[in-house]
Amino acid sequence: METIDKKGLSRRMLLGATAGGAAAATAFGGRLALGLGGAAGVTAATAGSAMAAEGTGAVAPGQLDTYYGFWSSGQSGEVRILGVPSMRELMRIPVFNRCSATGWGQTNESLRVLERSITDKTRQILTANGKRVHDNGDLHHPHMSFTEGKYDGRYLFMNDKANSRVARVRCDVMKCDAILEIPNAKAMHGMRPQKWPRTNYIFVNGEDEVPLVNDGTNMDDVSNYVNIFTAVDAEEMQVAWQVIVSGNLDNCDADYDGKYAFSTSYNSEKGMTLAEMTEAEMDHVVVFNLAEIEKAVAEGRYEEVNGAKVLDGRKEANSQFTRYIPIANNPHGCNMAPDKVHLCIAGKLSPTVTVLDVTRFDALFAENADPRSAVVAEPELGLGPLHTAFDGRGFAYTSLFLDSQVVKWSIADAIRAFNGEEVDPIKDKIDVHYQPGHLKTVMGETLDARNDWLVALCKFSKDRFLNVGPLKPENDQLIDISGDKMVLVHDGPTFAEPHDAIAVDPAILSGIKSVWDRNDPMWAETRAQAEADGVNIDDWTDTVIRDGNKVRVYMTSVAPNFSLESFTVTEGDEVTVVITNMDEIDDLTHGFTLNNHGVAMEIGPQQTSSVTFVAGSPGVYWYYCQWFCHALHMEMRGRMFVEPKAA
Ligand code: CUK
Ligand code: CUA
Ligand code: CA
Repeated sequence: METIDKKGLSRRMLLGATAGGAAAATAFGGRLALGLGGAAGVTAATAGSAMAAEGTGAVAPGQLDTYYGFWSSGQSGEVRILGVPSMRELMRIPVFNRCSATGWGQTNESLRVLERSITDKTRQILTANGKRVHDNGDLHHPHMSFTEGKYDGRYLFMNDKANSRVARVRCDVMKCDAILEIPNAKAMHGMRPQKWPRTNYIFVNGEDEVPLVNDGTNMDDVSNYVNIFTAVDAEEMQVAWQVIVSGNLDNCDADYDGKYAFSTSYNSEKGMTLAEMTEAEMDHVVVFNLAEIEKAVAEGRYEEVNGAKVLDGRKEANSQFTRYIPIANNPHGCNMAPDKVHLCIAGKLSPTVTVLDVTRFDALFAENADPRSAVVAEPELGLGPLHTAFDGRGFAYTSLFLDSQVVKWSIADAIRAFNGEEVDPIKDKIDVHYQPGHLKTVMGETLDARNDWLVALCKFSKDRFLNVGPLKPENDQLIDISGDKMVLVHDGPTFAEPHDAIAVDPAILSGIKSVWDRNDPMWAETRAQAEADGVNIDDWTDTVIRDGNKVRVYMTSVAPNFSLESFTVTEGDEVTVVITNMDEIDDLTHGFTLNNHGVAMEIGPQQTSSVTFVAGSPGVYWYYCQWFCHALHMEMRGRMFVEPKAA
């Protein structure tokens, strides 16, 4: 196994911004570098393989894709729906971002979701910055809820590393309905749903460590810092429990038996600097024993911190909550194979993937167990392995960041080789462009893994597209994995920055609606307010309610009309506009955009949307429908008269 000699690990090697980072690393006595800025010496010429397979991924105009793809957007903060294999972008679901088109982050309905779990501490920070909610996020991992090891089409869940949150999207309408700020832990990163028996928990890793009581009194002594693993109750969207661990947490996954969850740690050193974080030869994978944790929670053996039940699973606590399996320094990906047995840990700084047999995890919790006894293979695959995908036929596909390749390998052959047999587990390698992070097969994280498509989410596109300036798109490449050889069939440029994606059979998502239910819970509070105001929002409404300096304007939209052609308020009034779209037709969305007040929102068929703002200086302000809805769409407008305050 390759390990890292700290002295050989120069800053240039780790951050080497020049092409050929991988080549330099290989030349460097076999030591590895993380060429974060380079193309690792792979040229575009290798794209020739795409020509041979021209048309393989083509979906003709008017034809539907075979799969839904749910893409993260990283620092853009949204989820994107793509068609696979066309890679056409079908929709964006705003989650942690502020969306100009839909009014997410501005409508009262979205603000209720965004505000529901903000901690006191975060509220202080927001208020100090003149904000009500965060308008950014860093969404890495979108995953669907499971029932018995397969996607069930109920929810999507996603993490926000920037502001330590987990969110949920309802799959029937593809809108976010709950966001949870995780207390105590920081920088929610790796996130996976429980697979078995169903998604009762969302497991999420806190990547950054802080003092458990983070009040500014004990910042210098880093021995006070802790990392925390959190289980979120997926139905209630509340913290179920938290476990303090030794070392940080990066990516995680769960087994198919409902017994264990597991996380990689690249900073078992508990270092604060890059040099410190890469100092040790080995980091680890933490195994969480769900039954032991649940038992302790039921028996009250926890400490309550900021409303969360916190257990101590650190090494020195010697609990039955956790075990630590040593893994070569700075591992990253954590991927459970659909064979229900093998967990693949990507080496990142080591050219290996460590294969763990989860059926041996029970034994880890026995006294004096060898912590490496669950290791059943450790194939050397190439430079910079980050994540692994599966095709349900026993093959694994690992992204090689530094080599800019995807390697296809056989889990069974890797185990044979580990046991001394003369067999090469590597079956194929393909160049990708460039520096892949996650890679995904269709439903490869479920018992229903498919062997048709693989998407490699490449961090760099460099020369693959017309130059658009210093900021380049990422490149999500579609690879046909149905044959022995992988074939690259499509380049898909994407904006910042899909880390991860899943692809799902449309049969699982047959419950997606085309028109909202009139009494959807999304606007239950708005409906309650209307009822209190004596307004029936299910009927044609054109009512203005005055309540001190609060004004509530109720109106209806039917293409191409707003029921109110004008309304009058006074300067300084807090105005709430509530609009119900009475159109019942598929795809007939209206909007409400108000001049000079920064107000815009989506109102889908049968949807109620509302927005609250303060009426500005006296004058006439036009509002209009910003969703092209009718031949007379331009005429769908009205005036807000703002009268001067009485002197
Ligand atoms: S992490 Cu991005 S490449 Cu956030 Cu899933 Cu591995
Ligand atoms: Cu209604 Cu445009
Ligand atoms: Ca480390």
